[in-house]
Amino acid sequence: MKSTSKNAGHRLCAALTFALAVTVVHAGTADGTATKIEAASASQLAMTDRIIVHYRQAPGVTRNADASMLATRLVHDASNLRGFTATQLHISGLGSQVWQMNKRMSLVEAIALSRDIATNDPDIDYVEPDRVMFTQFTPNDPYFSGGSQWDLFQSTAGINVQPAWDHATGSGVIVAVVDTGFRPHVDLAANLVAGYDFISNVTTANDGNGRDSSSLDPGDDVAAGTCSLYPNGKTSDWHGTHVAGTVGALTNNGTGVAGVAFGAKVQPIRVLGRCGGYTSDIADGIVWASGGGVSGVAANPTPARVINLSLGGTGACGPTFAAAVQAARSRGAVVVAAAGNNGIDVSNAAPANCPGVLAIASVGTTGAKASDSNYGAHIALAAPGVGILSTSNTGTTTPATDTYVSMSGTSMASPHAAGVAALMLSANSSLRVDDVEWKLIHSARAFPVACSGCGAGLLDASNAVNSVLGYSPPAVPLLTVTLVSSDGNGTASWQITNSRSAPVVLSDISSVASNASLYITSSSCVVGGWLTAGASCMVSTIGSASCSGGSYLLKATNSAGVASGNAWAEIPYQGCGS
Ligand SMILES: [Ca+2]
Ligand SMILES: [Ca+2]
Ligand SMILES: [Ca+2]
Repeated sequence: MKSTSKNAGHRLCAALTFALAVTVVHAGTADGTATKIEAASASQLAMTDRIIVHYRQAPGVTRNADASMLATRLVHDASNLRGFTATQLHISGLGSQVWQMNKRMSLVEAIALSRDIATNDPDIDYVEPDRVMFTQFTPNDPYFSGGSQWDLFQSTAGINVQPAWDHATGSGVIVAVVDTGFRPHVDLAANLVAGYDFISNVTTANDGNGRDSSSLDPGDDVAAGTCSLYPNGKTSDWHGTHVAGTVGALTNNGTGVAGVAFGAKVQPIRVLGRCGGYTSDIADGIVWASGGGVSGVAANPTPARVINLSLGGTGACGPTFAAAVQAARSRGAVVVAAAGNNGIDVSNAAPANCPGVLAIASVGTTGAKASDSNYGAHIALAAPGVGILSTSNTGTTTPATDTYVSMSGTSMASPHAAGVAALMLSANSSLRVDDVEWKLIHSARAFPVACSGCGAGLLDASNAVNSVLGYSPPAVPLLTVTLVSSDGNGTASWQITNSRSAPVVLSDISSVASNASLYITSSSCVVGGWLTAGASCMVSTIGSASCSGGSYLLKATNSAGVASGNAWAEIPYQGCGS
């Protein structure tokens, strides 16, 4: 099977920058500011007019309902003192209250307000600014006319997808594209299933209303002077349609482009509009995509096994993103994210840096890292993200006619990995999240040229699918992690158990992100040491007062030194230290 391509040349303007800093405030921190604020230029852009308030959840008790009166008073009082008027918008899919202010705040103000609220009620788990996220692409030269889809077929750095299609096309798998929505492009529409529009702000949404069941993309053009990220304005870029086409454009239909997993269905979930999108809306999109409930929204009839996030901003992984990703993974969804285009360590780019997210770096045709791609220890692997041709629209404001355009960025790299994950799941439906992640990473091809901080290697669809054909995931994980005690304030102890009937070697304990604020205070688990069948060791952890999250991954191998599926276990964050 081969693709036809060509016919690009649409123009896109304005490079993106990313803006937002680390911002979470938990209750009980005497000095809740323990957050990192980035350089002034970034902080100036880091504006929001929303905060997220999350109460501790007792089993069977909806704290937000119980506490709503107190919370309402706290938020109003704290907001008024700072000159804001607050309105509660909705309860998120994670059970958090989302509050709207009557005007925008700097991130510094938003952190201070969050601290005021959090420190006045010990039942509050955390309060964080509702940061705004953006698409992760770098528009091309306006006169660039995309040629072939090198990303799929080119031998040096392409993803080697044709041999994989002999075994799997993604059939039976839903891939959620959490992005700007979709256009019913002729080379894509038949591969779409219904999504949802989670943009709660009418101006951002640009479709005349807040949340609604149509995730059609009406355009996200911005007039000059209306969005700090695009001071000169921007035209609509149909980003979600482009990303969706990379995953699942109609293929072998004699038209346009080929998609990586053209037998899969793409579920377009709209979270980004004019001037980006709020973390709380994106988190609800992630939760809903995986089959979780969101108040006021009908259940997802076709939950996704793979979720693509070609979006982000700078800063640590906040508790809202972390909880959404964890919720999605617990329902069986693999979460793939663009590493970001800031040219920085991915540990400072959310949600790519969240525990349990596969962060994808971008490479060009030589296999070298794209100059603006984020990098670092948390990158899972790299995929093509330079000059990627896919489905789009000619409209510069409102939609016009179908076209194909070439775009660049980690936004374009991520859906290649999401598509390959779908191929793997369609080749072997018994795979669990950990199995897909492990096999995807360990089937990566060696880099043809140096690529520092680009993860395990180049995405290779054929290797990935071959690695799961006939593979039987182990019946139980190599390691299980059990919470033994937690003071709810950052200090916890964990039992790490070899739950298999054969011995394993604990091969690694490492922090997921280099700036994570979770620390091991004591451990009886010895890296390189054996855990016999059923044996356990103990790890004690403490979260720092900065509350910026983090986790540790424990890895194990079997007696032959081979890591098989589910070889990873995770020690998650348990709140702030004091
Ligand atoms: Ca709407
Ligand atoms: Ca809509
Ligand atoms: Ca096609």
